[in-house]
Amino acid sequence: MVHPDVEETATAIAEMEIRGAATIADAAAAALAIHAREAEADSPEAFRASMREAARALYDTRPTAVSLPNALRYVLYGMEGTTVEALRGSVTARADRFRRELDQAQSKLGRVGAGRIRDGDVVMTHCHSTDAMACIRAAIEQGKHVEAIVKETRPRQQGHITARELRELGVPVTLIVDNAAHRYLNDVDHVLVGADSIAADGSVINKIGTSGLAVSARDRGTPIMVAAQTIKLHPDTLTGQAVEIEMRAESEVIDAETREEIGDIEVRNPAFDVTPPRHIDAIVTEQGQFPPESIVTLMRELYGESVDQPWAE
Ligand code: RUB
Repeated sequence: MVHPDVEETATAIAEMEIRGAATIADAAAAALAIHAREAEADSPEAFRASMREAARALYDTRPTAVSLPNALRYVLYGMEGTTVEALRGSVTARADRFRRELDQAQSKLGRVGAGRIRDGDVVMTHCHSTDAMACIRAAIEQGKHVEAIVKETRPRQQGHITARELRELGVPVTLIVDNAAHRYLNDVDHVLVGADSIAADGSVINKIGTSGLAVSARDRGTPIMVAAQTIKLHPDTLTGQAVEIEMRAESEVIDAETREEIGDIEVRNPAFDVTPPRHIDAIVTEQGQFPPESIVTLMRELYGESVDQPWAE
């Protein structure tokens, strides 16, 4: 049986109350720790099976952000011991370590990204990324003046979260609809986005609209920086596997009544898209910045060639 807190976290991730790749990973590790602490198991094998079940419930929520399976893997790989109590302790310690490292990686990445931002720069954002925010926060901590043009980001308007957080940092914010991005690219020094997954060829999978923004930015000559901790590297892509793009409900795009009124139409709502490496200037990680084409070396070093699913039955 899965602990109710795990169920609750899984539902919150699926319904996007908990959202954004890093936040999802953090919440999943926290849920596994609670499950480990409370799970009833009369043998080490039963405990291991119960942990796998909890991880599966979390894994099944959203398919695109690789930070989720990477987090589950990290925690389950640390499960060690010959008694239930030892196993419990190893999982909770590992989950705590994961969460600590995630936090530290984001701060480090922020300082690397801030190095690219000069005093007085204007940054255009898309969606809401805690990794991208870390770069702006660090730039401000370094005493730089930064301004932002924030894309609304249809259909769920995560741009509003970005705008609010930037205002809390004292950053002057101009909010625009997504369609106005091309018009405003002349006024910005960087496009700064996060990532849900990064493929072995350096392609960046991020909120739908990122690839169009990247094409526009290339056209205008505006550099594009992707802020992504190494937990966003998708090891399965080393063996040629594609990243699954989540399709979400039509109701996020159009209400039922309007849809009915328009007539017989199809509605498609992909949550993410793929930006090819040729449209990206730099991927900023906690290990430094990389041209997208070289990210594969780091991926191999950190994840190796074979990736299993320790939550599988
Ligand atoms: C969020 C999104 C973010 C990345 C990176 O999509 O695309 O840019 O997840 O975020 P959604 P972070 O709102 O559908 O989850 O840097 O916080 O990991």
